[in-house]
Amino acid sequence: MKFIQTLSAIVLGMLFPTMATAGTLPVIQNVDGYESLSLNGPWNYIVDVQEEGYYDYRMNPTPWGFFRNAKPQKPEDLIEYDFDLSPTMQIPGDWNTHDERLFFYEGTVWFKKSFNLSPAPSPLKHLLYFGAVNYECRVWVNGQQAGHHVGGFTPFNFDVSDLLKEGENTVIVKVDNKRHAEDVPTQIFDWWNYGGITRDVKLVKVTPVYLEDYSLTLSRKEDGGRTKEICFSAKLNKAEAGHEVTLFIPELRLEEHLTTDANGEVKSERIKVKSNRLQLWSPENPKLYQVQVCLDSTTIADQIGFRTIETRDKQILLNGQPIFLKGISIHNEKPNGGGRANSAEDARTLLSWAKELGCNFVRLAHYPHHEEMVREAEKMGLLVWSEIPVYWTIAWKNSKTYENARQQLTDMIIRDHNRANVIIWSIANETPHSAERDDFLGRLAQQARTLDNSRLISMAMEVTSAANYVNRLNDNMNKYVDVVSFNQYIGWYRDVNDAPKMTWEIPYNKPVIISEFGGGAKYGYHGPKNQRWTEEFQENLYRENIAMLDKIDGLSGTTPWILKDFRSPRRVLPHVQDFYNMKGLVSDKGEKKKAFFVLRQWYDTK
Ligand code: GCB
Repeated sequence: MKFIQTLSAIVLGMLFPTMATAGTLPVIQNVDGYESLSLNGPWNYIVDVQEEGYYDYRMNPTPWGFFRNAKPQKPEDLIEYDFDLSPTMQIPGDWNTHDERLFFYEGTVWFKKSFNLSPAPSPLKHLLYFGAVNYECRVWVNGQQAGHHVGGFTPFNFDVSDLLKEGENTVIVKVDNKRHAEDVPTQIFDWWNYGGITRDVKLVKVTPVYLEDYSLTLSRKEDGGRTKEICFSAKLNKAEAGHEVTLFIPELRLEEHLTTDANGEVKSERIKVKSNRLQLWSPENPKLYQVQVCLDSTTIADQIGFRTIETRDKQILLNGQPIFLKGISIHNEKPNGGGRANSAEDARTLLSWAKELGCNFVRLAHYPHHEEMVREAEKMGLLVWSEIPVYWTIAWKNSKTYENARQQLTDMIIRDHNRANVIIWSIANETPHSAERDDFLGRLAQQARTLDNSRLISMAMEVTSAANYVNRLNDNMNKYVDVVSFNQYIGWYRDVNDAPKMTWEIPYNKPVIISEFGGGAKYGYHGPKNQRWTEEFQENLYRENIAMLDKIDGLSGTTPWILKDFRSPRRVLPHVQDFYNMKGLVSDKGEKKKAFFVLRQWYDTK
């Protein structure tokens, strides 16, 4: 019986080309600038513990999979699933906080969304865009395979124009968040592995030739201060010469008409602007200009700020002036019970706590956060460190792992390279030293540099302690980074009484950021300062760390660990952690712990 079913499956599989793949395209710049249909809202879902919706009983992909969205045609038909009778989940969302039974679930869940559409007439095209899906997903449109994506925190889009039809259309997504040693991140990491379609989904309408990417930056070089130069470049999805690309910045009375070359590109056009006309973006004045980029008859609107960022010896210079980065690390997690943060409102809540702390800088750890997080931070005057999840033990020798990391880095940079507030691309966190790791990270650093030479590159390193309370930074990656950053946990993973005795050896003439320090406390739990988990313990730890770190030559900023308590499966201590990492300066509900005020006071002096 099974044999016959398999045989007929192969025949039917040939008749119905369910495995045909439409195009996976480079991610589109400023997706919100395009007309689109939101596919957010309720999606039906099926939890598929053994992936029977994808594999047959010999573990071969089956053409009878759930992507067919099949319905019985005759009374005797056997179909053992039904999306329309299955529960719904709000998308964007994560299944862990949607259903208690899925709290710890790591595996496959299928999602289905049906919607009515009159597809745009040819030659217009439709891209199916996902802000992020954690971790691996396969997508079908009306039963036809549209694409496959790996990586949980970056956007991707497929050309689905040929798969859509008049009337009802159905998108089916198989999401799998199982952890693997060769993934990025790898099997172990200290945050919740929220699974699902965690960011916006939309169907974007584009012309056959569209602006795949554009970039506006302020040139670092100024001509005696009288003028400033805006560098503009653009790239079409097709290598076609002769398309007109126009840049308008009405407030600057700027209008530039340019033409694409044979590669479909407008390359680094330098446009002079009178200095006294241009207000620079800064934390004190987060000025954004309304910008329009027009290709032929399509106009894309954006809001863009202009600033320069560079280093001089041990200083970080924003708009040519030294700046101390008063930062805090943040996970992309909703306040009040957790779940993956995915709205502008979530972003504003988290970022307003950072503002109350006196911050001008946030480290968006340990992976690209949702786009609204970066955009809201930009409006609020918060500089950003943005990171990819090359975290702890990565499979350094695996070429697919490298390719995955490279793609995540590329998509992070493409998505956010027009945000004035993003000043640092971070390529890794706490990675163990080895020749293979240096090779892997070295190539990533070069990739970041090639894609965006206008920002700083860093990574969270570790210090190696030597005898006599000397902390030494000795990392071969030094030559690739503009800013040396490292995490240290004196007072938590090491005795707090060591802090006053510590000295630092950082033998590089580069600015230093302490990318993490901190310790855990349960909000409302009080006691003596040597009692673990009390607010007083954390408060004392902050006082000692601040005194210690202030002595570091070239200290240009800190991003203590962390703004808010966050969920982590590694944090199992009952009644204290209960699956939360408690190092937040505020509780999950936003209640401020004593250490919050210690850091705020220090930042007031900076
Ligand atoms: C670290 C990691 C961070 C952890 C933190 C901790 O060094 O970078 O992801 O959550 O320590 O709490 O131990």
